[in-house]
Amino acid sequence: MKRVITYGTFDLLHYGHINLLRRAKELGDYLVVATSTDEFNLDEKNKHCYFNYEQRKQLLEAIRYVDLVIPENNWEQKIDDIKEYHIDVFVMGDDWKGKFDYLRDYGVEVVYLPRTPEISTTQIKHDLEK
Ligand code: C2G
Repeated sequence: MKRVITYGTFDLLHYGHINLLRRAKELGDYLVVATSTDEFNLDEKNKHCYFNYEQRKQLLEAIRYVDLVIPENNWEQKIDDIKEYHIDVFVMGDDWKGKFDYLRDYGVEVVYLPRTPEISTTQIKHDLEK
């Protein structure tokens, strides 16, 4: 049982997120998704989400590639998560390339996947404002 983890806000869920989650699941058998709490988004990521944590969690749990959704409360929890959930592979979009290489020291494979071009939550909000 190869276990994969990925992190994100996943607000206004779109096909770019789905592409990431599908490819992450293809790297193993079980996918854990840590989604940022509202406090973490506001305090640390300066993100004002349209959907709150519970709503974003519910959306993610409905995705066939996702096996478990947990809260992301801070930047530091990744090492603990890797241990607690027996993770083999850590996956992020390549906008994070290089940022989490240190996790290799904890026995996980670190994989950065190409982002889906031209779609983003910011772009969606911008287009809707027009
Ligand atoms: N993503 C993607 N293609 C897009 C948009 C997003 O592949 N067009 C990926 C991102 O690279 C990320 C995931 O989808 O891996 C979630 O994106 P965000 O919700 O923007 O996540 P982010 O705010 O980058 O949070 O500790 C890590 C952070 O929680 C990551």
